[in-house]
Amino acid sequence: MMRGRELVNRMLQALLVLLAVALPAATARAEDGYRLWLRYAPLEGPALADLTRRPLAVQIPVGGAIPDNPTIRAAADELQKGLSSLSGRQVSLMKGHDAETRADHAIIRLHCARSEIAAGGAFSIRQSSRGLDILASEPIGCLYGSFSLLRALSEGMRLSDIGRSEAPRYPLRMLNHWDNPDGSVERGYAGSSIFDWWKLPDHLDQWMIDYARANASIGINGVVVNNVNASAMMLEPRYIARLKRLADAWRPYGIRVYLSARFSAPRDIGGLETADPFDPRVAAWWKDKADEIYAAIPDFGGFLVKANSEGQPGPGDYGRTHADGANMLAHALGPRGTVIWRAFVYSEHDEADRARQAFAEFAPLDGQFADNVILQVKNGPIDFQPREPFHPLFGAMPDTRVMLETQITKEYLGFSTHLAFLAPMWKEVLDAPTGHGKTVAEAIAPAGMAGVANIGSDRNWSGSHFDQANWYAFGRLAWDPSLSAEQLAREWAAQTWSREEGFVADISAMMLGSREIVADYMTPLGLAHLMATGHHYGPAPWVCDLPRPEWNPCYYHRADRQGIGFDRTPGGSNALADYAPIAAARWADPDRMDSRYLLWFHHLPWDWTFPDGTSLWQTLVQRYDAGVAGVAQMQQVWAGHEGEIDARRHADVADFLKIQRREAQWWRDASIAYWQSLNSLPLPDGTRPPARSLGHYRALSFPEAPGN
Ligand code: GCV
Repeated sequence: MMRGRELVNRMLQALLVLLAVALPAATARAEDGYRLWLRYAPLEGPALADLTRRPLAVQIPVGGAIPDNPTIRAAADELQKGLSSLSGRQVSLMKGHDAETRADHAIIRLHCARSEIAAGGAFSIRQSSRGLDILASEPIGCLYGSFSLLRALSEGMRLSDIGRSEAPRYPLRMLNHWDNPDGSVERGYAGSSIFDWWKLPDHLDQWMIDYARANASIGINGVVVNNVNASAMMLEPRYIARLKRLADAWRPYGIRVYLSARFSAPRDIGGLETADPFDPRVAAWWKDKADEIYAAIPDFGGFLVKANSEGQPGPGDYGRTHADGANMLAHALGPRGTVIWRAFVYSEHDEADRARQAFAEFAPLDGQFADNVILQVKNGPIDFQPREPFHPLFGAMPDTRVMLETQITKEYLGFSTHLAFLAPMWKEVLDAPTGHGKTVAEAIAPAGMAGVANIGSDRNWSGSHFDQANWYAFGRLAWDPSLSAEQLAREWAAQTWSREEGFVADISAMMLGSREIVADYMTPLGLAHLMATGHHYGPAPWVCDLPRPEWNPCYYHRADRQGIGFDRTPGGSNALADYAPIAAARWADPDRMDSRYLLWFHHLPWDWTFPDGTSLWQTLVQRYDAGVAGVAQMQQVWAGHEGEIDARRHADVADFLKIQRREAQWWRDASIAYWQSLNSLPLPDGTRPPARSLGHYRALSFPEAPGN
């Protein structure tokens, strides 16, 4: 006969199993994207059996070097929550010596003060006689290790197979929010700003914790909360108090806060008539401001500055250099923080080539920046286009810390409705040999990576489910730039959608091809900046008459009756000369280069032929068609997996792919119609003519749908 207690145990177990079975169905119904890649969907089969062989417990050290630390608590909570969800069983939390009395449990132990592990977030996960140990020298390493363990389990790895040691490759892994204090977001396509300055500092929404947790899960350790087109108001005491509340809430997740600083703040809000960095009153104002911020936020990260760019104030207004301006701010911060100075500058006065201007202004300043200044350089020399060669400043300033700026939000890649997984684009840049003895990834090692955030108030955070993958991939690459785009796509898909191998294989392959597809239907063969001025969404290659030359798509494509492309060889703007000779050589000869960069560097006749005999015109049209076909293919792949994931998110993506399909056609037809109006060439045999006249496309205005 079964004894009473045993019977209760059996019944409890049966109930838990029932819950474990019912849970996936319940969560499937509740899916709306809010949980991002941290869904911890219940395991099945051998992975579940492995995880549930013994009851699980998480043990946090008590009475050790770090008694009760909020970061360790966050790590333990995450493990408890994640393991419970993955295993379908309640996982207990033990403190101190409890573990010794529970010999039947498998125990995940957090050791967060182990001096043999490096500082800065490194961790090691090792099998132990009792289960598994997460070792780190600081609490944040334990948190990163916990997320890493949960990621491995979420992908379907067995607990008994997991062992790894990791350390972040870069010290700075930052998000740059282009959020304005009024709640709008420059180039944001996911609703309004997530920062509720109205209610702060009195009220801190749980949202802010969920945001920090998501960032910590991928290793992000810095957040600039406001737009680089900055309002000086953000430096006022009332905003510092609000920022302090965020800093306090994010500290347990290893996130330091930064502010975009408006260079003219001493004039705007400081009562001075100047912001000249050489004026001692200006320097004193910034020093006092820094002291005020540090009094509230002792680990404040520092200032991000956009100066003398697109109308922003800067040291150039007083005849001073970027180094003069940056160093004055660096002095105000002292060893407490960092000035991140952007190299995104261009001027309407230099008509020769916008792609050369940042190099011309910054390369001569190498070695002149203070130690706590970092130069933040966009991935390419123009502006976050679907494809650009790497920026020539990478590797060219050996005596300056240079950081890579990427754009996670898809300003030039179809906003949030077009699916484009950006890891392949960032890898293209990171893996590029600069010709100065280092790849871009190596050249930025002393600084790190910044990503312009794609996060907003939309329930799914990023405006589309697939844009979450870009936030994810950015963080993971900033942690480890050697990760492949394929691995990132696979691990994100497994955690976000389904770990079923057929699904992961198809969806990751779809993701990996998606950015090339967008480049094909928007800017094939190295063309750039053909988007309509202002919003940058639809095609407008025909715009040639805007007052500033570099605002015009015509400036970038230089197409006429004879040919197309921007000549950046010695016969043209000679932008090739900004690269180290060995790098420039890769792009110097149109016959022998990667055709994906062809028209970035060369102006060629329409009848120029590729080595295989196809003309430039034929190939261009083929690329547009490949782009449109690629979207149709993505639609098919996605439709093929209907029913394998929750219906709501599946339908969301299907809707967006439908929009993308229609708009890819719009891009293709409008572009071809325009090129034909210049070159009068017939379409290659078998090619469909544009659906409507060029006049129709020219008359469309955003957000008018192209099909209407
Ligand atoms: C924040 C591009 C964008 C601007 C952005 C600028 C920058 O020009 O269109 O919206 O301004 O880059 O990076 O500073």
